[in-house]
Amino acid sequence: MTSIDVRPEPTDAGAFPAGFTWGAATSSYQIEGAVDVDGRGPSIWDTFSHTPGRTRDGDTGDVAVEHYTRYREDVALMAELGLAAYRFSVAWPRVMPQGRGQVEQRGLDFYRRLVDELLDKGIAPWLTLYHWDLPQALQDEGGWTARDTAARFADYTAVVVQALGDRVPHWSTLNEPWCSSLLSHQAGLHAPGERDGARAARAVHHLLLAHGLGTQVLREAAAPDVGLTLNLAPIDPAGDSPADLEVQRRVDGQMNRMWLDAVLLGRYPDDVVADLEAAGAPLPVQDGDLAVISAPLDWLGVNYYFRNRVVGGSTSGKPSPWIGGQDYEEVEPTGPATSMGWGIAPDGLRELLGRLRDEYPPVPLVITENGSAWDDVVSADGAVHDPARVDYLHSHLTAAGAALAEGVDLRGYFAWSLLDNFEWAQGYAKRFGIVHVDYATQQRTPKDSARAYADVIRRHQAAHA
Ligand code: IFM
Repeated sequence: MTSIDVRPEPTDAGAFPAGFTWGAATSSYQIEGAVDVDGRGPSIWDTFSHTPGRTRDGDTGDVAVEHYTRYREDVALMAELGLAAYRFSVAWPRVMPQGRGQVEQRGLDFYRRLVDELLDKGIAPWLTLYHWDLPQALQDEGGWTARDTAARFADYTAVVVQALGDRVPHWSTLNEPWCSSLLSHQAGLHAPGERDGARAARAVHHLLLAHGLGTQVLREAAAPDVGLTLNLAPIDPAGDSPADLEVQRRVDGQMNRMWLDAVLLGRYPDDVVADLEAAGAPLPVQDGDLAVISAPLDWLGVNYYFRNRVVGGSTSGKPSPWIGGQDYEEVEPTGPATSMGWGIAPDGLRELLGRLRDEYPPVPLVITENGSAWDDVVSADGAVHDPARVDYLHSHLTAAGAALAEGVDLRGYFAWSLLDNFEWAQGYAKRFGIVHVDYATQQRTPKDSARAYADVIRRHQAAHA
């Protein structure tokens, strides 16, 4: 583990405006467990994690952190930390076990109980409809490579908003469609584990279409606050040769512009369209799709972790998440990194937010995820001392505060994650929580970073009292 050299000063909580939303985030498959309870159907992550060799140590979300039964305890923890908002996702296969048709009331009831518990404690629910646990039955019909899945997502959205629309103010269609398309269908590192650029491009467009159709349904149901969450990053070329700059253009196209341009400008970038066609992976756009995809949003969620440095002449043989990207790859960070091997670059957050302000039409921004994984341990004193995560939190909040001062319309920040949890292909080996979970006993212990975050929130409240 590398720790960072400079300990930033505690964040200037007064730099954030009154009404700024302070929250923490999780997702269904990563925390709920109870995968065969109350009529839940299988998801692609159940299938993937149970396939030998797909996840580290063969870990699965079968038990996870038992949030399905411990949600009251978890909401009490949120209240203790002073969180004003909680971002969570609904498991589609809990609500519609086959992905279409039959609705499972017991699944909906769980989310209603969770939401009521949050509201009772004065914590605003931010509901994400899709954080990667696609019903396996839909995967069997082509999953995101099939256009029909976008229509099924709209039906599922209607079921959830009808059940919870009276009590959930903040709605998000998708979390990080980059992961559910390129990482899942091109690199094969996430479910369903395919390595096929043409199918990945289909997944890109059908996910965006699902977002657009889901947004229509939410608007018809008068959901008050509707957004979408993207994972975005500055892309740095390894050098300044024309070849390096070309790689930067291509990666920036598939990481950032392909999503942002479609959603905020109503078109795919010409150069990305050409790159994908040259790779034999065209985007399957039909007339009218981009108008649906680019319907106005109330907010855009930004998940930020690190900046990517890319180099031409791929040598490592690692699976590439970039369509047509066999000849270039990301390089390891040269500076301090988290236990994921991700470089620590708070300046990247400031730069990214500034780019969104400068290059796209105005839209309120929310940092819907930001956080770091470290090899945390419970100390003899019973506490979890995680100074590197505290530093990461403070330095990124400082960067967010600087972006605000530079005129970025930033409305909120959600720490990833509330709890240690199932980190996808990395299983339980990587801990992102501000609350530690002992996986043998399920005991929750707020880490020092949770206390530091609670302190930021308290100081913010005091500054605006
Ligand atoms: O755990 C994930 C989360 O599900 C989506 N965003 C990134 C996190 C850390 O990898």
